[in-house]
Amino acid sequence: MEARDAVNTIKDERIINCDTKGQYFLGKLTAINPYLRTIIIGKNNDVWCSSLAGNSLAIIGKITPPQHPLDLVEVTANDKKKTKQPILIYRVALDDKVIFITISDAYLRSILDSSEIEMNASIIVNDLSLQSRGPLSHYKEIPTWYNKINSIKHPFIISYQPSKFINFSRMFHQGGVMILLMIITFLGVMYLVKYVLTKFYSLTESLRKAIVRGEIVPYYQPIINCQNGKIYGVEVLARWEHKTHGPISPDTFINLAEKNGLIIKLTNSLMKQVSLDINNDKFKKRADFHVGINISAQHFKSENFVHDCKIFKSSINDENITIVLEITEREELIINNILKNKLTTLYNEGFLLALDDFGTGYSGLSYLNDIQVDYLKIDKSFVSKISNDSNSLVLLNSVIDLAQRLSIKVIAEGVENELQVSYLRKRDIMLMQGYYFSKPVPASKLLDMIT
Ligand code: G
Ligand code: G
Ligand code: MN
Repeated sequence: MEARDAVNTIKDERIINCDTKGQYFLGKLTAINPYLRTIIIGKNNDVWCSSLAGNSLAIIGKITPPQHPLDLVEVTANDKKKTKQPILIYRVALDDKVIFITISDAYLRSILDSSEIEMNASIIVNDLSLQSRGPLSHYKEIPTWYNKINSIKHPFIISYQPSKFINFSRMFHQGGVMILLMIITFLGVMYLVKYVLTKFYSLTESLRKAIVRGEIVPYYQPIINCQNGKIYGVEVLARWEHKTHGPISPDTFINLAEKNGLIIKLTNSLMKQVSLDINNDKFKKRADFHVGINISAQHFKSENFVHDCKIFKSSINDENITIVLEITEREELIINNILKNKLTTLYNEGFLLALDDFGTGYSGLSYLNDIQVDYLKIDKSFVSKISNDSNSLVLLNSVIDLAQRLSIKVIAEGVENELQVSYLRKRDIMLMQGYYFSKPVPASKLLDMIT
């Protein structure tokens, strides 16, 4: 502003000659304006008049035409120490002349230091910036997240570090938005984890209670002997009719029970209920009835497994009932001597063993190698491939071949239509289970089916 005023004064005064009077006039202007260092009027790239005695240039090296109205430059003061001195040059064209006014850096720095402007303020002109301390630096060295104010009238920018408190623009530039997103995501995940855990625990808790209260009940899916069309036996399938959640699929709660160590309790509870259901006269009248029960790997591994099975068998106490333990491949069962000894004991007690979901797991074949298996249950995914397209039957046929070569009885699971029945029969598979014959049914319904 002082420089502009000075220019206006010079314009008003219309210095025609750079005589002593003219020089005095310029010298007086700088003398009364503490912020103005020198005033130089240039003409044809040369000094025409200067506020310094003898029209000298002092610290401005060369008079150049005004490409920029403002310039920050660093000049070496003409002393022995050669200290560098930043100054601001203000240029204004006046007719055939150019007025140069140099403004003291002390003045600029005092503004930058003032408390009205926030931290680390600097003034940027063209590519250079002047801070409240130190030499000129390059504009690019100023952090990008600093706030910047452009002067409307003049080509300079004031930049400053925004307040230390939350500032989105700075956060954005400092990767803060990422941090914010991470916090939001974290909170979201925490909420979800809490939600899932609460739900999981409440479900686990209600499963635990349901087992104790006997609310997990056995359903029975008939296995049909297609040679005579009679019921060969059943597979016990757990069902949970939850009062508030409605029927819960075994896929869900068996998994949950396996994860929470509840599966053994669950199976033992089912065994108890099955024995009560089967101790019915209708079964007593039948010869040979197969009762398949799913056993998880955990249960096989448990110390009490043989004991649990023996209790089950003794509570049925029927010579005609054959209990078949179905091993699923859902959890890996490591076959070692302890397991082999348990199985031998159970064989001696009259139990049989079935490999469930055969062909879907990873260890079925190795089981066949190491333990005696009485039944192979071909998984429904193979049976469902039986259609008019015989190309999809390679795997099914291989599994059947394998079973027959090993002289293991085969039960086909998930039989849903006549085509499948006739195909399986052609392949000498006589034991079938599936919706084509019956869905899993409660005990009362099973009793009705058994004549
Ligand atoms: O009954 P499905 O109808 O929906 O059974 C789903 C899955 O749950 C099957 O893989 C079945 O083997 C398993 N399953 C059902 N009941 C029991 C059970 O009492 N114990 C174990 N370990 N698995 C079961
Ligand atoms: O223990 P396993 O995984 O084999 O359990 C048999 C599963 O197959 C149970 O979930 C039972 O309800 C289901 N199931 C029984 N018969 C059929 C059938 O014909 N079709 C289909 N899709 N599923 C069946
Ligand atoms: Mn099964």
